[in-house]
Amino acid sequence: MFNRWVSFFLFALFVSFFGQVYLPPSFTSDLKLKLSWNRVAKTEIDSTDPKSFVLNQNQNQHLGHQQQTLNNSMQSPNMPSIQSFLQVSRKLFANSLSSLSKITLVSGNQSCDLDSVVSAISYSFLHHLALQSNANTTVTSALDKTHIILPLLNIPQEDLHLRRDIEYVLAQAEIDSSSLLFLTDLAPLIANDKVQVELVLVDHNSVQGDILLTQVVPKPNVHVTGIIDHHEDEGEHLNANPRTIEKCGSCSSLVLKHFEKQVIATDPGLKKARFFSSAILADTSNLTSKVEPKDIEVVKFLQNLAPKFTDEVVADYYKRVHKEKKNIKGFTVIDILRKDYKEYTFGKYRVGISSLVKPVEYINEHYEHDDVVASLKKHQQERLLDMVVLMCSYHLDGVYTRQLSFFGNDKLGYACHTALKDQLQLDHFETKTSNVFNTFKQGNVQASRKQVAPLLKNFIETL
Ligand SMILES: [Mn+2]
Repeated sequence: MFNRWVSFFLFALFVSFFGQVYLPPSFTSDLKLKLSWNRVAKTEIDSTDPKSFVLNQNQNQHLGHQQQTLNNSMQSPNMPSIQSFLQVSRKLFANSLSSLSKITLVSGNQSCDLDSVVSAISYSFLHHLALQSNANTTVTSALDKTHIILPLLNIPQEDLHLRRDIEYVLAQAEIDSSSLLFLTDLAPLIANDKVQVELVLVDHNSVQGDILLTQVVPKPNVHVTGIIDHHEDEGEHLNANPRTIEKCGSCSSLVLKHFEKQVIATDPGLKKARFFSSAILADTSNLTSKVEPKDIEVVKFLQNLAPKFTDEVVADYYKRVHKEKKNIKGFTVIDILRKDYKEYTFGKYRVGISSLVKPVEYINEHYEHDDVVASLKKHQQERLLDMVVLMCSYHLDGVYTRQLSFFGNDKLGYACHTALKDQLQLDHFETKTSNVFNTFKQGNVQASRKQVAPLLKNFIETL
C-alpha cells in the first residue's frame, strides 16, 4: 500500500516536472504566445462584451490548440496589441492553413511604401476588432472561428530593408516584421484550393504584381471583397464592400476614418497614435502639402484620443520618419530602383516606375557610370521591362523639385516625352548620364507617380 502511494507520488512529481520540459515545441510556443498576448493585453483598454465569452467558449471546444489561443485572446476582456494580433494570425497561417475556412488578406500596393503598410496593418487589426464586436452582439457569430485576417506586403520579404522609414515605424510600434505576410510567403496559399480567400486592396484599386495577378486572383476560391484607396478609380471590383476611393493625402486616413469606432475602442496611447498617423504625416509633409481635410481631421482625432501626442511630438516624429525615408546610404543602384517601385503592363509594353527622393545627380555622384548602366540593364532584363522610368523628387534650396527620366527604349521614351511634355512641363537637360537616361526637369511638380502612371497608360495603350 505504502509503496503504491510512493510510486504514485514519484510519478506525479515526474509528470509535473518533466511535463514542463517535454511539451511538444508547438505547444510550448503557443503557451508563450498566449502568455505574452495576455501580458500585453493587460495594459490595453477593453472594448469587448464579456457576455459573449461563454457562448464562444462552447463553440471553441472542437478547435485545435492554436485556434483556441486566437479565440481566447479575441474574447479576452482585454484588447490585444497590434503585434499580438498579428503574431497569432501569422502563426495560424504558418501552422494551420488547412484547418482554416477563410483568410482575409489585406494587401497594400506593390510600391509597398509606408502608406500601404500602415493601411494594410491598420485595416487588418481594426477589421478584426469590428468583426469581434459584431460577434459579441449577435448569436450567429459574424466572426468565423477559423477565419484569420492578415496584412500582405506586396514585395518579397528581402526587399523590406530598403524601406528604412517602414522599419523605423514598425520598430517604434513594436511590430515585428516576421508577423507580417510577404509575397514570398504565399506558396502554401497558392497550393490550397479549399480556404476562402477574401482579398482587400488598400492604397490601390486593381490588383498589382505578377504573383497576385497570375497565381492568386485567378483561383476560384479567391475574391476581391474590399477596397479603400486614394488613387484614380480604375473601375474594377464594383461589388467590393467597402469600396471607398477618394482623394486624400494618405490612404491610411481613409482606413482610419472607415474604422473610426474601432480606433476609439483601441483607446490609442502615444504608441498606437504614432503608428496610425505615421503615413499621413509622411505623405503630407506633416500636414503641409498634398493634404486634404480628412488627413488633418484624422491626425487631430488621434491627438485628441492620445493627449501625449502633442504638436511637438507629432513634428518630431514626422522628422524622424522622413529622415529614414530619405536614408539610402549603402544602397546599390538596383536597391535604389527597387526601393519604391511599381510595375505596369500598358498595352503590349511593360513599364517599371521607380521613385527616388534624391535628384538624378545623386546617382551620378555616388556610383560609377558603368555600374549605373549595368544595373539599369540588369533591372530591365530581370523584370522584362520595355522601359524604366525614374521619378526623382527632392527639395532644392527649399523648393520642391521633380525630374523625370526614361531608360531602355529610346523610341518609346521619346514618344512618351512628346506626348506628356505639355502636361508635365518637361524640359530636357544634360547630366553625366544623359547618354543613358533621357532626363527632364518636370515643371509640374504636383504630378507624382499617382498622376504620371495613368498619363503614361493612356498614351502607351494607343501605340
Ligand atoms: Mn498611398
